[in-house]
Amino acid sequence: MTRAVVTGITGQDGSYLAELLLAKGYEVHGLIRRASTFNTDRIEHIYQDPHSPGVRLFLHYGDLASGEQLSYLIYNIQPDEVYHLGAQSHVKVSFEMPEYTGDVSALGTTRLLEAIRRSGIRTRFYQASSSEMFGSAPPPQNESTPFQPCSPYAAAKLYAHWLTRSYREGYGLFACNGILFNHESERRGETFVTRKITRAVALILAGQQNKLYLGNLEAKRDWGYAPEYVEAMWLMLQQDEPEDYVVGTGESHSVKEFVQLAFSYANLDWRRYVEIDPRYLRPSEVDFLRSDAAKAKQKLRWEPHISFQELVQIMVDWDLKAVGLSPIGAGERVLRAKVGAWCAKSYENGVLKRGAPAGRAALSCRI
Ligand code: NAP
Ligand code: G4F
Repeated sequence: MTRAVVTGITGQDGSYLAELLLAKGYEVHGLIRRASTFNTDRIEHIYQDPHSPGVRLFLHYGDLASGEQLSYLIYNIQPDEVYHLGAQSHVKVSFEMPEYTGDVSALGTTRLLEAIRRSGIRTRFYQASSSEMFGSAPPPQNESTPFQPCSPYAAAKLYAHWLTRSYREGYGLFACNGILFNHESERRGETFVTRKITRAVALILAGQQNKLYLGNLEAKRDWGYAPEYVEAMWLMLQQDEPEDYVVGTGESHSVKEFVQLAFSYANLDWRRYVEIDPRYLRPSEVDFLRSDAAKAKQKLRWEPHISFQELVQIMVDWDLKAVGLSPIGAGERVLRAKVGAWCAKSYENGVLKRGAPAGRAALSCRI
């Protein structure tokens, strides 16, 4: 049985990746942080009681800010593949906590790579690099585009990116950087702009929110659907040679376009609800991201199938259900028709039926 370690398993991508790997028959070991409240919402539907026979999902406490547990895990689990997704992943927060972001997202990668190197285990390693590293470089961006990072987050990710290359070149580690453009889903953290918008649409319709306060509406992003992106991560580690890949849709839309589409899908006029709050502006902004993912298409045979409009519909439908309203329906139909069997099954069995945790809907977005 192939054995994988996933850092960041409780995050958006980690939860989808764990599902994918379990569906492929892997034994999956996830790193989770100790918290005084449950932080495993996104993986609850795949959680297995460790006392049951045939368990293939194991969770281990640990933190990227400390190397000792990482070494212990790598040495004892002896994984075939390591997917390093754990990070302080919020760009705006990184301006407020630059030192912490560097510690977790940059040095955390050093700690993990060193744990692997010192263990002597021949594992394959995936690093969650980011299109944010391109910063102010003009679009379209591909593997040859020079990086021009504009935030502490991007600088930390770039450090981890180069370190991954350095372990590949210096120590012969099978290590890949996936330079992923923005990917969203109904499991997206509530403080990222897409989810903030789709939750607001639902809460407005439910009569629980009057206004949506946003920052820069002009920034453009290449937005795809997250479950499709974790397949690209897996594909990178199945190749004969370790390489770096850009992954994205090749399309770009502004935050304003996302707002317009989400509100009009719910038959709302966004101008009545959206206001600009400078608190959500960043000291420096990445204006325009659009991928050239030709290499991933050619070598990994990877390409996305969910369009921008479908992504918005999926997320709005989900958030409507989360506040107890009926979904409009187009998003749910897309999910059933297009999303792979492993993911569709988890929707049928778990998340879609159960709905999002009720308490969450009422939380206000601070960031
Ligand atoms: P996410 O939802 O924010 O998940 C981040 C994960 O990292 C969570 O499981 C979180 O644990 C964990 N984590 C944070 N700090 C940690 C620490 N000190 N020790 C151990 N674990 C820690 O992020 P995502 O959207 O799934 O993204 C996955 C990765 O891809 C991240 O590295 C992100 O930077 C990168 N990336 C994301 C995108 C995107 O558009 N989503 C694009 C490019 C790259 P808790 O649940 O306990 O907070
Ligand atoms: O949703 P965002 O916070 O995502 P951002 O900054 O693009 O970062 C995400 O994608 C990266 C890949 O490029 C990942 F590496 C990273 O981990 C993360 O997943 O912001 C998107 C855009 C920005 O231009 C921001 O200024 O939306 C703009 N925006 C406007 N109003 C807002 C808001 N962003 C947030 N979070 N909240 C607002 O109110």
